[in-house]
Amino acid sequence: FNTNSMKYFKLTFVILFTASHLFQLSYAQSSQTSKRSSWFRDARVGMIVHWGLYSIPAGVWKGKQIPWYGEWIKDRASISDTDYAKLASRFYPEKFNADEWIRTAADAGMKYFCIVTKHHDGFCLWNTKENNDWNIKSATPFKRDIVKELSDACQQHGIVYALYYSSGLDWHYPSSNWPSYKKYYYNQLKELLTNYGKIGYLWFDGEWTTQWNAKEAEELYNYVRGLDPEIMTNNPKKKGSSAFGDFGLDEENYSPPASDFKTGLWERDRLVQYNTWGYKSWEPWKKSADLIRDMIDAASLSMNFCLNVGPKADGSFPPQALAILKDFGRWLKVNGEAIYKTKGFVKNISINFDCRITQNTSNDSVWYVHVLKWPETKKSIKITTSFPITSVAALDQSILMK
Ligand code: H79
Repeated sequence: FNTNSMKYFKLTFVILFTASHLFQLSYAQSSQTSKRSSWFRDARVGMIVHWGLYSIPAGVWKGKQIPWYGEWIKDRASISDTDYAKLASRFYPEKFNADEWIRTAADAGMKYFCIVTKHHDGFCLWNTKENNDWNIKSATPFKRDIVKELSDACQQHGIVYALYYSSGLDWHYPSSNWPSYKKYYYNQLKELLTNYGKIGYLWFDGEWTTQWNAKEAEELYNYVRGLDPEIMTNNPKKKGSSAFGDFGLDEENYSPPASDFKTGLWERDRLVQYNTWGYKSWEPWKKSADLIRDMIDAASLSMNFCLNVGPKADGSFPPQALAILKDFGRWLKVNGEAIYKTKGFVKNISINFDCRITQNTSNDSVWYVHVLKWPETKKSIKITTSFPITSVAALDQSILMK
């Protein structure tokens, strides 16, 4: 452990030790410990999918590779509204199969699944009554309600369903006319929260736009809780904070300082391709092992880990994404006990390797040491604790323990 984390351990220990009653009281009603968030705390691993009209160009416009996120291509390649609208008439994902998507997620060990219902381009993947020209039903030859099909599939497979919605930024329904836009998007949220079964959380995005202020954020939070008292949301106003929501986001490229992770609920979001959420044909792919280490690190900080995948325009998952998902599934099948229903471990111990530690939430005396880099030269791992250890076992039975 480095000195920073040592300080943290000691501090937490002192607070718990000297003021345990106070601590319990002040957090008793908060989302951090509430029943409403128990699915989120237990799940630890989920998946988010960015998929829409931007998946057709997949990072290429007029023969040129367009930098930055694929889902930003309209903005980044300065595509006109007319040209972008033409993509809708080409959107016919003949390979889309909601059941297959969710089965793939479940096999990968994912406990929840979040779909981008409306990104910044404003295009809606569901059959919304709130605009008659810019949704899957009215503007594409495909016409099927993707948000509904995925909801049904999640229910079938016992996966918690969650929705991403770009609340702060909409290039199709300009948010510059805020009162009109607000009415529009409030009505859309009502549709999403009433017609699509149980929703685990809403992820609001576009928080950096100028219309947002604390009052709007608080009003929005109260509005959606009014529609569904059980719903969780991130903070629509500030990514790395849960001040007006239930959890903060450690979004790739926009990570808050690690010290923030000490309080509140968190989701860490990471990409399977380096610099995009929506599929890009030319963007390199990450290694499974690095992503799995990232997940372990998140769990050791009591954070969820949400893996982003961008399917192709035809509705299939790219083979590279499938390979990564398969690796997650294989790893979690053996080691899932050390991730699901765990929290970060806060006692003071020392280990002679780069490790992360998680603790079983239903049995505090059980904790898990994740060896991030298996020793190549040294033969044994030495764990020094100030408390007795009664037994040691390897989750992966192929590893010999002494
Ligand atoms: O949906 C994914 C991203 O597309 C979205 N959030 C995740 C979940 C996201 N959009 N923007 N951002 C995150 C960050 C915003 C960056 C910006 Fe910029 C900096 C917007 C304006 C200045 C980059 C540079 C994009 C436009 C100019």
